[in-house]
Amino acid sequence: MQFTRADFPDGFRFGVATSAYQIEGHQFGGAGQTHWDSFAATPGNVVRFEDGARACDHYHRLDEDLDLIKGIGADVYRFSTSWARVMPEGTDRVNAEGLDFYDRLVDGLLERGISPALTLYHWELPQALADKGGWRNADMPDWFADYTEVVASRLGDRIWSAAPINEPWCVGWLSHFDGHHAPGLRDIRATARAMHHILVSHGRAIQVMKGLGMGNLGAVCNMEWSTPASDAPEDVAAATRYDAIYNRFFVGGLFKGEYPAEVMEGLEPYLPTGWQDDFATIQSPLDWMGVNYYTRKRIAHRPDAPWPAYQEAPTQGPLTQMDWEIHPDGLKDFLTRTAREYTGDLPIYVTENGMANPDTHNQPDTARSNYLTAHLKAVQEAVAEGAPVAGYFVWSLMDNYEWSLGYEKRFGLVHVDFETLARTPKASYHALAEWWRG
Ligand code: IFM
Repeated sequence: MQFTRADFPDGFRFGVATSAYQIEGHQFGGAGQTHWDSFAATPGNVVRFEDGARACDHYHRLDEDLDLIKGIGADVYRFSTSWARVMPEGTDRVNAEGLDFYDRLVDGLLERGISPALTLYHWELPQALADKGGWRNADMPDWFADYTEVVASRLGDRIWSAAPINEPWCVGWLSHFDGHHAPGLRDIRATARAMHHILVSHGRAIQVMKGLGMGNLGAVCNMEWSTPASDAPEDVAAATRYDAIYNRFFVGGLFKGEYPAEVMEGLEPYLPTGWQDDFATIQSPLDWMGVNYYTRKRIAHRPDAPWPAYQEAPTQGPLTQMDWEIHPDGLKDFLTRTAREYTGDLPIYVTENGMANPDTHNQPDTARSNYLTAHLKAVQEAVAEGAPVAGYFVWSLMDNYEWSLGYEKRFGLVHVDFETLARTPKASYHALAEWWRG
């Protein structure tokens, strides 16, 4: 990689990201059951029925993994706390062992000179709350605020930045409309309510953290560029609907206090009563915006279906192991559009970017180095066009549990042998270390 730190703005931060359920080993340390455990145990949901019970056993290999983060020269480590590890039933009872683990994690980062970037929710909802309807339930903002208070009271004095909910589109749409993630629903009413409650919960968590004196608080949305499959007006309209649902709904709520008209066409009848009154909470002021970016989709009209009446058109290479198109321009376009239309001068972080590749422990992952290089160039272009991008974090530190796709899709800068759990830094790790370490 032909970069130096001087090629990016002053104070620009580089980092690596993971999430709790994907690496920790959920069976350890007194964590409670989550909706991912039951989702994965249900045939047809996850490749080979794999789950996060052991994952990378990060729970027992914390120091080794923190040394890897230090070794690559990361300024920031973006991690998540698991709600069910901290509060096994989702409310009331706190698992001291779980909080102690995160306390050691944060201290271990600070001892190594790395800034801790906390995410409070990265998808493993305590089963007890899922049993009550999970994100569909209007009590979620209260439950989430209580959980936030427990975590923030313990860690908040040492956290560099915090965001409540990773990738609201996945928590809402992918999980309640597409049915591809837990709880695996395919229900428009559940989707509308979940998407709204996610944003209200986000706002409540921001208020709790602010109340406890924490600063540098943000939101993290995943964005996927959508290109019409043809110039036909129906395909253009379908791609616009896809963009509205995926990319504009959540930032619309957070920064404009409104939802896009193209989404309201389908979801409005199903939103909870009084949804219009929640924007004051949803719009609790933020200090930064996070964009997770991987790919784009070509979108076509689907004539035989009700709203949203779109379908994915065939991809065009080159593709990653996920069969995702490599399209770095989408990152530049999202960074500039987000600043221009939503966030103005607020710092934007690329909170996730990376690719899955069928890596082995002893072959250079040249494809990943090329992917990262192309996307870092896209970040530079966005900066040159005036987007206030302040950092870039690679997904992921190490190979891990890729949700419904199990352990096969390798996103790591560090190879993990899932038999022995041996960690081996890949060529991309060394390439980043060379310039991040200075
Ligand atoms: O592994 C996921 C992560 O949990 C959230 N963002 C996308 C990654 C790759 O699919």
